Order: sequence, then C-alpha cells, then structure tokens
Amino acid sequence: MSLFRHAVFEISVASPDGLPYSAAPEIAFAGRSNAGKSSAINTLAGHTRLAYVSKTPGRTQLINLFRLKNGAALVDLPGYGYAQVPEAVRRQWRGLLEHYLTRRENLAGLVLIMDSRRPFTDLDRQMIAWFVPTGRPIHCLLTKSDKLTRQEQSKTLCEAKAVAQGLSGNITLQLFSSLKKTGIEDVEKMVGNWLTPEQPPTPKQE
Ligand SMILES: Nc1nc2c(ncn2[C@@H]2O[C@H](COP(=O)(O)OP(=O)(O)O)[C@@H](O)[C@H]2O)c(=O)[nH]1
Ligand SMILES: [Mg+2]
Repeated sequence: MSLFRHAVFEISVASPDGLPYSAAPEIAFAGRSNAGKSSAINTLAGHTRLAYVSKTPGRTQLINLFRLKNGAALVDLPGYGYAQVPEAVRRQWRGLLEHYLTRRENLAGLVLIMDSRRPFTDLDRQMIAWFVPTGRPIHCLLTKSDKLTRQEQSKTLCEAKAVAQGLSGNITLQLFSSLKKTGIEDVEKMVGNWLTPEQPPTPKQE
C-alpha cells in the first residue's frame, strides 16, 4: 500500500508546542519557502490541494499535520528563508523549529525539500546541523528536477551527494519533480523504511 496516498488533514497549529502529544511516528517536511514543499506533499498524497500551493512564498506559517493510512503523521513545517518576514519573527521561528527538531521524541526522520537548482542553502544546513545529532535520518528531495537537463540532473545529484557526505549524519538524497511526478516511489521506499525497518531474513530452521 502506498505510504502517503490518502493522507488526511488532521490539525493546524501555530507553533510546534501546539502539536498534540503522540506516540505515533512523525515525519517532518521542511524546506526553504518556494522550494516546492507543498507541491511535493500534494504529489506524494496524490491530492491536488491537500497542502496549499502558493505563488506567494512564505504564506504558510502554520504547521499542518496530516495523518497517513498506517497511523504515522506527516508534519508540514513552515517554509523558512522568506526575505520579507521581519527578523524578530524569523528568529522566533528558528527557535521553535530547533526545539521541535531536536526534542520531539516521536520524530522518525526529516524530509528536507530543496530546489535542485540551489540546494544546501545556509538555512538548509542549519536544519541539518540541528537534526543530525538526534541520530535520525534525513532524506533530501531535490525538487523541480524537470527544470534540469538529464546531464544537469546527474551533475546536481553527484555534487549534492558529495556535500551530504561532508556533513556526516545519515543523509540520503534523490531528485524529485511534482510537475512530472517523478521520484515518488523512492521517497516512499526511504520513508517507509524509517517506519518499518526491513527485517533481516529469518534464518532457515534446520
Ligand atoms: N517546474 C516545477 N515547478 C514546481 C515544482 N514543484 C513546485 N513548483 C512550483 O514552485 C512554486 C512553489 O511551490 P510550492 O509547492 O508552493 O512551494 P513551498 O513554498 O515550498 O510550499 C509554485 O509556483 C509551484 O508551482 C516542480 O516539481 N516542477
Ligand atoms: Mg507551501
């Protein structure tokens, strides 16, 4: 069964402290505003307007929680890096994000959405730096890959892998396009593994 299909919206909260206590695993989605996070969530969920896709970046300031069929939650974090948000507000948000990413016990992993044409901005690296010490995995989606030629795609992937290696931590990456709907299975496989790790084959009984 597909992991993200038929995800249903459950709740919006103004800050991570507002998220209900839950023992069910959570998968956080974070990214720079306009990186394609809402589009990626809609694409994964097979839903055109589950997460609001905006032409005006930075509008989504609420945290949206979607419930997946298997009981896990998808937590859509507010986009960061929007220049027109006042510095005081940005600082406050950074504090809340850091607190959530470093302390939320039921977080299974982070899906980091980055525009494939400019991955690993300073704020992306900041998210990674907060999350890596938790020991949990980060899977990066290099979005809008349809805007790159095949050659650029492999170059981007190769360079991004080199950057990820330099950051230590459990970081994986892939290309993704909401427009072309490519990369969906790879995300499902990776995130699915966080929730139910592949079992080693049972030894044969003698
Ligand atoms: N070509 C292309 N455009 C995309 C893709 N994903 C998102 N976009 C566009 O990028 C803009 C920002 O997308 P959105 O999902 O709202 O970004 P968010 O701010 O990260 O949630 C919108 O104009 C989208 O239509 C993609 O895979 N390919
Ligand atoms: Mg959005």
